[in-house]
Amino acid sequence: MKHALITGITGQDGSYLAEFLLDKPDYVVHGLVRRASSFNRKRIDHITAGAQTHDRFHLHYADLSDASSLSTVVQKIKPDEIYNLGAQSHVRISFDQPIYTADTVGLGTLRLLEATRNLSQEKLVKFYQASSSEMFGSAPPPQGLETPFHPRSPYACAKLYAHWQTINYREAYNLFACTGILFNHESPRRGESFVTRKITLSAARIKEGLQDKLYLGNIEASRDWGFAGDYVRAMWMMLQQPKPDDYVIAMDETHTVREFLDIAFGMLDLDYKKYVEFDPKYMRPSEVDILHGDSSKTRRILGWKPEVDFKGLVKMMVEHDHELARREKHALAFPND
Ligand code: NAP
Ligand code: G4F
Repeated sequence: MKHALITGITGQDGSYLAEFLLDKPDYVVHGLVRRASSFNRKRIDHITAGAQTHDRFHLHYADLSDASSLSTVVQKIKPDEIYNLGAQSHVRISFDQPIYTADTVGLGTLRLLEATRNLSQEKLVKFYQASSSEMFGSAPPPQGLETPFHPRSPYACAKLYAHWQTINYREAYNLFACTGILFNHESPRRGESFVTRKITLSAARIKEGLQDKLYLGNIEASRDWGFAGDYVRAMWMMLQQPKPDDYVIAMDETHTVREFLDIAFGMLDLDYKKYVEFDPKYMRPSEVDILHGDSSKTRRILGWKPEVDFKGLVKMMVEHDHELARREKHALAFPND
């Protein structure tokens, strides 16, 4: 059996990656969880409860800010593959909490790399780092492996630090370490405060009469949005290559937030212009105007290609959130059901 350790298992990508690996009969999946005052494991509850995967799914308490906890877990599990997905991943919040973000995203990766380097003296261990297209920042599109980075947020700077540390561990210590520079990827499990999910949840609640308005910041920003399920497959494919390398994963097309709004509201026969209002609190001190990937090298080498297109992604999210809104409305009408 192969043992995989995932940091960020309670997040969007961690939950999809755990499912993807557990679908393979030869994987045992270990996830890092941090203590919270209430349970925040709704994305992985179905895995924990699944009888078939019960013996192949294990959670361990640790934190990217705590080197000793990381080292203890890595030494206990001795994983074959480590996927470092844990992060304070919200760009705007990184302006409010720059030092915490740098600690978790930047130094957290370094702490995990150190634990991995120690283990690599005993056995082959493969490391995946969740790098981000946010590192390209204001670099002109399309952005690919040759594009110089120009980060525009504390989050992006921290990710860039982690990115270069990962490459340096590969060069300095011969670690099998890959970076995946992933463009935005979404799903019905996307955090509610990221713009796509905020839009699909709000559109559905407006449709059901549960909400009147949707307040947003810069809707002219443009992103290269794909489906998270497709992107976690690419992470695994990177670690199955004969040599470690850096990869870009993207749809290679870009859409504005305004376009996303138009399509999502349109799917519910609503005109977004009647409901959307501007709130300056969602603006960022420095914005990334346009992200548009060039994943041609990755597609050639890995043979990766996405299965869900942009419209399919919006539809999947709208349908999911419409069902949630219908249930919310039903629960309000029939509280004793
Ligand atoms: P997410 O939904 O925000 O999940 C983040 C995960 O990190 C959660 O499981 C969270 O745990 C965990 N975490 C936060 N701080 C931690 C700490 N100090 N120690 C240990 N774990 C911690 O993020 P995602 O969208 O799945 O993204 C996965 C990774 O890819 C992140 O590193 C993100 O920065 C990166 N990335 C994402 C995208 C994208 O478009 N989604 C694109 C490029 C790169 P709790 O549940 O306990 O908070
Ligand atoms: O959905 P967002 O918050 O995603 P952002 O900033 O692109 O970051 C995401 O993708 C990165 C990859 O490039 C990841 F590394 C990162 O972890 C995260 O997953 O915002 C998208 C765009 C921005 O331009 C933002 O200014 O939408 C704009 N926006 C407009 N109104 C808003 C809002 N964003 C949010 N979150 N909330 C708004 O009300």
